[in-house]
Amino acid sequence: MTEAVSYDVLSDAAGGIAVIAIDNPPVNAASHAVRDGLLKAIEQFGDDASAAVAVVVGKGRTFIAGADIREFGKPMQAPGLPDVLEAIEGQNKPIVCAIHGTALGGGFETALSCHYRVALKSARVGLPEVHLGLLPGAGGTQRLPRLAGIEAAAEMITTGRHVNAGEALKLGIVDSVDEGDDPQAAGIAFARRVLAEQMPIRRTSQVNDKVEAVRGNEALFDGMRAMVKKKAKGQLSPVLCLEAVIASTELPFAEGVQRERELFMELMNSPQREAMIHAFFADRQVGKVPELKTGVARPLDQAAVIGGGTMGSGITVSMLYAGMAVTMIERDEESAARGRKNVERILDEGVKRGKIDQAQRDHLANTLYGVSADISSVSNADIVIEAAFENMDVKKDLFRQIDKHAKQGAVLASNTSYLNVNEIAAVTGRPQDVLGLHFFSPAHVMRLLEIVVADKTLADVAATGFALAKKLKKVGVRAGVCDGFIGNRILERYLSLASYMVEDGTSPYDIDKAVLEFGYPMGPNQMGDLAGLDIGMANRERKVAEGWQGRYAADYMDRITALGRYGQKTGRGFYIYEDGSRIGKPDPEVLEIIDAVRAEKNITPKPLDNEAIMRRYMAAMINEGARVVEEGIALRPLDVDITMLYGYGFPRWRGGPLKYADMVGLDKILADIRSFEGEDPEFWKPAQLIVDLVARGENFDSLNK
Ligand code: 3H9
Repeated sequence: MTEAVSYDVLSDAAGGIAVIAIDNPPVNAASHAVRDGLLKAIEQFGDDASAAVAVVVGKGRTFIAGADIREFGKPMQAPGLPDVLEAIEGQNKPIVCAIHGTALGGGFETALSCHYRVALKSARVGLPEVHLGLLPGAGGTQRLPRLAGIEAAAEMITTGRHVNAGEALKLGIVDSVDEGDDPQAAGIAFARRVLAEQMPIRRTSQVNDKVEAVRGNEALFDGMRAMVKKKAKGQLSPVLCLEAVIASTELPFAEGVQRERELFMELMNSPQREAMIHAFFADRQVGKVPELKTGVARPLDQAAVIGGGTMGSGITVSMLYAGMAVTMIERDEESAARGRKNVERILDEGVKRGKIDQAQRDHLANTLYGVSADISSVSNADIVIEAAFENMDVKKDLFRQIDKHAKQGAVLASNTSYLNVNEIAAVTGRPQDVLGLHFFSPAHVMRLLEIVVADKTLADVAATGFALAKKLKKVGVRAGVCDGFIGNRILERYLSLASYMVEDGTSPYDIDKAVLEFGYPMGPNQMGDLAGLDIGMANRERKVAEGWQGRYAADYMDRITALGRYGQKTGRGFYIYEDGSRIGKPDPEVLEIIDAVRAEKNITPKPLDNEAIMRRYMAAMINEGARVVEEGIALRPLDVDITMLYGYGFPRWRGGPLKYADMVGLDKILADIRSFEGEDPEFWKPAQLIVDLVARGENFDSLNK
């Protein structure tokens, strides 16, 4: 046997039970050593007269969590997983799979190829390959519909949803749920039953009634296809996952598996697979920051949030959901009452959406949560988050007061989205305890949290920021101090560019269309309408007051805003929103305003097509992303990617802007930037990092290592 798989036989009154145990920490991924060991163990079991039944089980915290993703993109070493699973299913003595932790992807496919499955109550199973830009490639798309039916299988495979043991039992995916916490004991108990009751060999591949029942039901398949395609928004894997599942109804098992393999290889060779696997590893890398090597997170039981507006109430609810006790502080009783209403409205929405029930809502609203109009109430908080108006003087004043009342050792955070956290920290007597925590709106929904480490922030304090992100189930990204940190700084560049393109002749509706087709959930102008054009205008006014650098092309936006057209909230912005609809219609008056501005500035309109729009849009985003890395604001290119994926709607199947740049070719991106340089040399000055990487023949990913 290999080190990764052991084979032992327990003699038992009913007959010998072979225990085949997989041991490949941390998650028992089906690496080459595991596949090889498993195949040898199965062959040994076949030849072993002393064993009448086998139990396949994982050691450590989980059953097999899938194929070893690190092997993808490299030449495959035999045996492949499908061959191993064929050998398992083809055995003439029964094999029981005992599932604990998570049986995912190739791990769940292994379980499906066994003759019986028993799961611990805490176990979950699923086929999450779709999130890696793949489909289950070891028979999962053919075996799961045979057990669970095509609709349940299609839902699980196209969404990658994990199913708990109880649901798996109901769906017929597992045969038994064990109340204990020892998977090997559960497997052996089931194996004894198999022997005692002389349970037959049951091969999933030969269970055909459920797939035959829907054979040729094109209306059903077309309905499923339409739904999956709509949700996929340009992502290929859900669409091909569904095709493979449908093939299970059209083809005998052996041919269905071949069809699955063809579709699997199509995805394996697609750039989307590379992008999504980059995102998978980036998700796990982004939390590895230097401060966590030395810093120890401080307690996080009691929080105070200053400000009860949109951000403050969203942050409060996010903390309440995580079981933290929160006091919301406002400047007077009236504002405190308004803040309480905001929080309760979000909790009520949570009840409506089924996130919490009424009793939980009341517990959160009455037990964990309190409001105060007195800033000295910060005194018992482990962490104070200031979420007041985005104005330096307001924030400085608040931090002076917080400094007076907060207990020693409390972490003091500002939820600023642009401002200099060093300046804010400097007004306190304890700048080492201050950091920025930039939440995204709505804060109880959005997963991104920029953790802004200022010059004097202690490692313990930064570590507390990451611990908070984890507690709130958010993705913490470390950022340095600059105007806008990672995300808003990059956003500012491509929004400016969008305004240049409009002023130069492209319709804002064409820009939104191109950006949507690229895979974003909305275009920049739709986003402006959602956020409020008045907010954008206030931001521009602040920047003009601070001495705006470069070209100003937002006059048409200023005019639209001056008409009181703030976007969705006023029913009119770039788009017209009729009867409270959130889908806007283009507004001919907006085009007239833009034409008028162009005429006043003597601009001859030169409209761009989709491709030209996106080349500029991406080049601007990538160029600024490179600067953010070059200046150390982001630790690595992957931190930029994660920021844009979780905070700004960048399509995950494109991996993030810097992964996208690597995949297009950094030399091509640099050539694009240089070709635009003539239009506006200051805006299009190439980032030195890109120039250097191209000169060295390297890419952004070389800096992620
Ligand atoms: C597949 O199966 C294809 C087949 O259908 C076809 C074959 C022909 N491989 O997430 P964690 C690493 S596709 C290699 O922090 P958790 C991970 O990078 C696969 N490495 O732990 C991390 O490393 P590090 C389908 C893997 O407890 C460490 O393990 N399966 C793999 O929060 C711990 O991971 C999936 O997509 C892997 N498959 O969550 C499941 N998985 O310490 C992917 C993890 O160096 N995995 N690592 O940063 C997961 O969803 C979660 O890891 C899991 C545990 C829920 C299992």
